[in-house]
Amino acid sequence: ASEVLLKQYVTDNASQHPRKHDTFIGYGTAGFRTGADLLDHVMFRVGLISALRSKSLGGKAIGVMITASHNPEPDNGVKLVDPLGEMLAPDWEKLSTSLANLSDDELPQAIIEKLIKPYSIDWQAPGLVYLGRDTRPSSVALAKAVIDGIACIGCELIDFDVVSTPIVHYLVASRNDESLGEPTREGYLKKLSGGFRRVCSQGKEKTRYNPTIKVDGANGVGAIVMKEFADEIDSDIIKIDIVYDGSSGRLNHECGADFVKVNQTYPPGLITPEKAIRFISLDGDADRVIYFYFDSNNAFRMLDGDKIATLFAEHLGGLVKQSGLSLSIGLVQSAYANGSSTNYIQDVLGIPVSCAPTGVKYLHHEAMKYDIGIYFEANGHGTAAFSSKSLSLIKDAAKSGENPATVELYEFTNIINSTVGDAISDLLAVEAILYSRDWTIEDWDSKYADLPNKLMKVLVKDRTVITTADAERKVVTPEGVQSKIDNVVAKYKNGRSFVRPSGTEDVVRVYAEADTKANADKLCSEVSAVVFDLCGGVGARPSV
Ligand code: G16
Repeated sequence: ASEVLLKQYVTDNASQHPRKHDTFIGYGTAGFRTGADLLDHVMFRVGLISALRSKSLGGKAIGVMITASHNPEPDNGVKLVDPLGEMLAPDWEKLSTSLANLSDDELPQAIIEKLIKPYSIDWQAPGLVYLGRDTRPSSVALAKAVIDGIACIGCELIDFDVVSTPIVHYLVASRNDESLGEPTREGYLKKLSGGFRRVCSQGKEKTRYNPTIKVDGANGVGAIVMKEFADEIDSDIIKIDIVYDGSSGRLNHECGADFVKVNQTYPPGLITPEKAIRFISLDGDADRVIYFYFDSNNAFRMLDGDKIATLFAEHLGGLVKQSGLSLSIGLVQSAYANGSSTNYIQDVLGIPVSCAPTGVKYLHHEAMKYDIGIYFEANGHGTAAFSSKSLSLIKDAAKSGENPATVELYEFTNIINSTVGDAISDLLAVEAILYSRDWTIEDWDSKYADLPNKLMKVLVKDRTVITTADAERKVVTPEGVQSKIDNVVAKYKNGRSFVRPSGTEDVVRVYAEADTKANADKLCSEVSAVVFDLCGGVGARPSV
């Protein structure tokens, strides 16, 4: 009888959010992501899934974040967050894809057959969903569809309105494990800013560290959260000027972390490059961060996720050594990591590096193999994941206050949002490290020189024809593509290139690096042309 009732509820409520088109929408690198106008029925179904996910886990909090992050404003999407603050489990990703693409008529029975029965879910038991959304205008109506899905099952909902993605991860994790902090937005602000303030009030007077930063909020929620931090942190410690704050201009349009990283230039609205200032670009939902500055020749210099990862590794690795704690530390990158960064971490820092496929869910998983696992994608998405063993060891050791390195290490466990890449947490951690070391951005940048590199996008008829292996470094299908790429790469000194279908945009991404910028650009164009020719390119062929 209970199943009949549930089917009736789903049937009745789904009619408010019917599937109006037959475009296939899959759960990709970071959830469902496509044009906002295609997503209403997907959001309703995500509401159902999130409530049932929580109920399948004994009522633990589950997160739902409505955002298309770095994508242009007309796109939207949704990511689900599991109880420890990690990305949704892979079997539920598959289920979500299958449920999102059923007809309205098939949906009620599928909820029973694919979720209720196999996972033995008591759908009338208690459940809890935390909901957040970014600043996209379309997010309001899409949130309503999620709320309707949750209400249809009958499940507690806490709606955090406009919030960054990493805050949702923090809230979910801390709600399910109180030792991580207070599960409120205020708790998040206080935890991170408290750690930051304490690190930055220690030690001798600084002579090199410059406390002025300019933050590009990508015209999104990052600007709002950054403002809250600026109000929380004493301006004697750090002077935060926020630009692209959403007061004018479109989300991610010619600003933000993805724009800066992909184009390797500064947002054009910053017409007067100021020397000696650190510029910091966030992305549309504040889970990625890129630093840049202008050197003494006024040349633009970018410090991406790889540079942040090496800074974290060097500093946290140093603190672990000085604290005498027995903790393993390792670093995880994706294929996009600059070859120079990998060499520096392995050869100079002596820290092990592994490579995982694109998507923080894969990197995070790999990082959990260490007591302190640092992971970053070159695009600025990453964090340091502290195991529960390392958190309690560090906390206990810091209590006596005897060893300043141990105390500082403990404060970094407060500053760093360990659940997921968090632009603002990463920013505070970078600033705290620069402060602690009394470094300028040039000091940081001078540790190793990036190999010149280039990223391109190629449009193809169907990007799913491309499959890859070896952490996305080799193309498996279509046959013959990889050998063509190998032949092209062999012509270039220090050449490396790979291609992979994006999981967030309808494009194929091509990455190349080589000894000079001109060669990296040329290699990238040549490989793009291979993709265009052998993988069904559409539009203009990349010129070589
Ligand atoms: C998301 C993922 C990242 C990934 C990026 C691009 O970032 O969380 O791990 O690197 O998409 O993915 P792809 O190359 O598959 O399109 P965000 O910031 O957009 O959520």
